[in-house]
Amino acid sequence: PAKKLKIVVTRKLPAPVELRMKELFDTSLNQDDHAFTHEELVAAVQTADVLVPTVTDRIDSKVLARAGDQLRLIAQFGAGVDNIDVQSAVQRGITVTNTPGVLTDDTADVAMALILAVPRRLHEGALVMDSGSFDGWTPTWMMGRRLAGKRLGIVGMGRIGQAVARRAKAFGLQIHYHNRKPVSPRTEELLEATYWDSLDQMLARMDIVSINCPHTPATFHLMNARRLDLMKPEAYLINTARGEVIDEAALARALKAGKIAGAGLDVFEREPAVSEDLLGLPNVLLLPHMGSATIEGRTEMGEKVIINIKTFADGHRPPDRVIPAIL
Ligand code: 8YV
Repeated sequence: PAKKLKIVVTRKLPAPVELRMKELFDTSLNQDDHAFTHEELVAAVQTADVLVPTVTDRIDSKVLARAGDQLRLIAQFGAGVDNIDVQSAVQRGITVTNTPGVLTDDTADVAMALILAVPRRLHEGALVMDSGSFDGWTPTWMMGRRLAGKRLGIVGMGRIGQAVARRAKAFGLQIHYHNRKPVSPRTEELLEATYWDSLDQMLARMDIVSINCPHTPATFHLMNARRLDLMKPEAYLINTARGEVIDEAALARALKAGKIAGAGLDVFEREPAVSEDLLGLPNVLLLPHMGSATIEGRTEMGEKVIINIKTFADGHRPPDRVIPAIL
């Protein structure tokens, strides 16, 4: 029988995924689920045929420069690949794949949950109950803002952005979006979505802004102090994409100065660190990068990784190959 591919998996994955990987490949698993250090990543790229990293592994040009000739594929467990220097990898003849599609609904659910929770102050209400300080209802207590009839501006209208739009539409929000290019007329019509070529102009008119674009050199700090300033003081900012798309320090300042009404964030610029200035603000709901954290989603992500590796090993182009030019 042909020699099995040697794969190194950098984090603990759902048990059925690890089991299948062990059946198919010569698999090295991360027993205690610690985040790989730079040295461990270097050791991995020197021995593995296939590396299976996650968002917590920085596969930069320094790591890739140490890769052995045997490394042919980096099969990311995740949709975003901003932790990988894809350009350098491809220049070295290493194929990169990701796992799009299977986490679309889960991530859009968390975005929608934040869109529902923050303007209606659900996290503040939960805190009142948890601390036992609910001492009676009054007509003007815990008033939030209504969603129906308001404008949602989606930044990045890919799979996840469109899934957020479908959900938001059902709650009566009017859908607006900014993207490098408009979606198809059919999709625009289905979502009754309005395209804004100018992000700045859109931001000034939205009641809620949801970030759903990847983190690339072009989107780093897309939401900077100047753009946060364009938003209405009554507007909310939601981010389930990547922390780096927002200047986190500028966001904390904008929130404290009342330049925007609140924020719901699942991702941060320097995870797992969170700007201290964001902590303890009543109008801010923070989550620890849970967008795709469902048993189904994480299992399907693992299955996708396996399909990408198997297809590649069989000498075909893997279904989820990442092409650097379109990043
Ligand atoms: C994961 C994600 O938490 O897929 C992504 O881009 O951010 C999440 O689904 C993580 O990235 C897995 O590597």
